Amino acid sequence: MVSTVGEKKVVHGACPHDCPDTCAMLVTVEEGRAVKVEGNPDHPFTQGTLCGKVSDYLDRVYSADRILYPMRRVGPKGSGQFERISWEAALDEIHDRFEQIINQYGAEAVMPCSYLGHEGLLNGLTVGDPFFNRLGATITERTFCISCTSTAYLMTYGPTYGTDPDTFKHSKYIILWGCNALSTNVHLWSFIQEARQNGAKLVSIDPVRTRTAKQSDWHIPIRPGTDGALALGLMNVIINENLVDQDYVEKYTVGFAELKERAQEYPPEKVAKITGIPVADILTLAREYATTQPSVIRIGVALEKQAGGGQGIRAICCLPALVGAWRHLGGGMLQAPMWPFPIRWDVVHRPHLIQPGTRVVNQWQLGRALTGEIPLDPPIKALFVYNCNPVTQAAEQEKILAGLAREDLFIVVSEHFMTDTADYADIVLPATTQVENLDLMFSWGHTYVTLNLPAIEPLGEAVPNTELFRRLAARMGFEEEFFKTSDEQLTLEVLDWSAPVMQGVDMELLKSQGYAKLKIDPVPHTEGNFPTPSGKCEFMSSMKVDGNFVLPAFRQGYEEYEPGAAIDPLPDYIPQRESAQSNPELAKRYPLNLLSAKSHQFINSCFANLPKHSKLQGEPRVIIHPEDAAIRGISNGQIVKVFNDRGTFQVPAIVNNMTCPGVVVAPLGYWRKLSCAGTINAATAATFTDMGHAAAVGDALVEVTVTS
Ligand SMILES: Nc1nc2c(c(=O)[nH]1)N[C@H]1C(S)=C(S)[C@@H](COP(=O)(O)OP(=O)(O)OC[C@H]3O[C@@H](n4cnc5c(=O)[nH]c(N)nc54)[C@H](O)[C@@H]3O)O[C@H]1N2
Ligand SMILES: Nc1nc2c(c(=O)[nH]1)N[C@H]1C(S)=C(S)[C@@H](COP(=O)(O)OP(=O)(O)OC[C@H]3O[C@@H](n4cnc5c(=O)[nH]c(N)nc54)[C@H](O)[C@@H]3O)O[C@H]1N2
Ligand code: SF4
Ligand SMILES: [Mo]
Repeated sequence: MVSTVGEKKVVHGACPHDCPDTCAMLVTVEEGRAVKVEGNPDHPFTQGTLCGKVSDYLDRVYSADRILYPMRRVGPKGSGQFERISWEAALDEIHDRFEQIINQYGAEAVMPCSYLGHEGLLNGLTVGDPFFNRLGATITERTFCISCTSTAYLMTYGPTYGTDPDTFKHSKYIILWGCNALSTNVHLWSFIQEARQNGAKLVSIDPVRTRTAKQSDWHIPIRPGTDGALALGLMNVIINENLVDQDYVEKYTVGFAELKERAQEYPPEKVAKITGIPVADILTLAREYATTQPSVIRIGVALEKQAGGGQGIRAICCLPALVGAWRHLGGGMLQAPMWPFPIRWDVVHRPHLIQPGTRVVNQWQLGRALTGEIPLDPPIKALFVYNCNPVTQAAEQEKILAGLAREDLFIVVSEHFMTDTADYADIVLPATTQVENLDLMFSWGHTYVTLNLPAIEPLGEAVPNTELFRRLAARMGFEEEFFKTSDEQLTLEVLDWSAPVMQGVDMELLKSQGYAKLKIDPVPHTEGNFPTPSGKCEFMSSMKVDGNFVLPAFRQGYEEYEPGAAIDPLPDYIPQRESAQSNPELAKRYPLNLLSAKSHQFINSCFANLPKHSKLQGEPRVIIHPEDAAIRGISNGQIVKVFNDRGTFQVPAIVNNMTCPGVVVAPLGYWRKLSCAGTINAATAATFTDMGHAAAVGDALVEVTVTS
């Protein structure tokens, strides 16, 4: 609590959304009603502002469309017809159906489906894991985001936070590599601006002229999926022009000789042909990057959504060590500084409850799993969705819809709103929003712990996810004490408060201030000290993993795993799977590379149903280059069909040169039922990339035609 005056109080909060900024909020409550949310001005990263989406968070909380009571389906599947029932009736029905399914098919016939609709340590990614592990359900691999990037980063540096975003203001050369920070990491932007005021240069490497690219000092358009080639080309120049920090490389890295040899395969002329970037620009970028210190690279998440994304990210990761950027305050690399948060995985996942050999299903491939394309014995007979909207967010949308429509599939969805996914539920359960529940937040974009105190009573019969699983566990008869842990107690258990990074941080401080900075070194790698097996930056990785390796954090804590052929320990460039070079026959039919962009006014599919947000974001659309539009007779604003063998969506075309020829871009997050026909994930593929079971959703060829 910040203050109380009469009936008015101000409460510490934290934005719950899947966003690197994890803003500290202040919630003003008058007579039991939240009347204002604003950024906490004291928080060094939030600096008093929330983004445009969450400044209107109360539109979400008090929306007339909120789900406030449990409901049972009464119409045909997917029709969205429901009747209100009691919590007791809902829990009874779930219990009975689960029991019947488990008796007939075994517990693996139940599959949880969750992601980061809520990012809290209590109510987020892992909140249902103890319950489903105890049930013996299928283990779900949740690799929607940064599983591939994280694997590549860990192979190189180990679990280090890297460059603390707070220190970006000291940088002199900042590369946003496949990162649209002005939309997706807005609070980093003010640190970047401060650096620029002190003379830093900002470079954006992106196939699309995004709002970030437009605001950068230098936008380098690159062909999608060719970043590995560019990084190796930069190394080629840096090595051959003696711009390497030899001392740093000798003392604090392993595998330089091998990396040097690999980089010789990527002379600038060859890289120019692959990436579409002129040789002169490759030379300038390499020279400026190596010689302007401190330099820092911020990588975004879209890089991993390409067939060779992992190896490409590995190559990018090697650059800061090669030029000794880690020596300096504000130099190095920012991936996702979540690694030092001392999360008690044993508490949040309870992996000891997992029966060895329990099967694993990946969530990107939900459509394939539900339709039987991936043969599963037992088949999935119950799907339990929370914190997730797979219909709009997972690939191969048409297969997901076919799967969800199965009459024999029992579906439970816990939600705020009737999403495209919730429409298919048999039972819908109401979830609280962040102002109604307690939570403790880690961050994947800064190094502060943030506390979220409940500001108002839950609306209707909504419950926090923690309470949902307490109720379910009780109804299923699970007797372990930890299924009864209160939220207050959970805040004390989910973090290791005695970890060195938590020195000086306790609940009292969090309650009075709302947030606390982890105790970390702002320049952690001046002398190597990387948390890898060798203690050094590993150009040549010693992490012997294959393409199926998934970090335990992304799969309910499950570690049993038999590696196959190891990934090349040296970074390399792996071409796109769907391209004229790799698949000329396919490229003849579908010549355009479809990319998805995060929408400025939405967080994934959150807010896309709210009037203010959707008005500001505008209609769904596909952006197409004037040359590609001209060949197809497409004019600006015309409704077009974007399609391939996987599926189709229809949107107005925006003809402009924000994108390169050959690349079309559609913003992500629009709801299918609020769109003209289909959404972008109708055309994307659930096929894995080279690492961490990310899906190659950016490696997708389509054709665009005028609708008749
Ligand atoms: N406003 C808003 N903010 C968000 C989100 C949101 O939905 N809306 N989502 C949150 C989440 S979950 C995430 S993961 C982050 C993602 O944050 P970002 O990674 O910044 O977002 P993306 O839009 O996925 O991709 C960033 C850029 O990569 C470019 N890109 C695509 N393919 C390639 C490629 O092959 N090479 C290169 N160099 N660039 C490429 C795209 O054109 C895009 O501009 O944002 C978070 N913040
Ligand atoms: N083509 C393509 N597809 C993509 C991406 C891409 O770049 N391109 N990006 C991918 C990435 S990076 C990500 S992170 C994923 C995101 O995928 P999802 O996490 O599925 O994304 P959201 O649309 O945010 O869905 C979260 C849902 O959780 C609900 N929710 C919020 N809070 C709570 C709560 O407290 N309790 C319960 N029960 N529910 C709650 C929200 O209302 C929302 O409907 O999408 C991935 N999909
Ligand atoms: S969505 Fe991101 S930028 Fe917006 S308030 Fe939440 S954490 Fe901050
Ligand atoms: Mo994400």
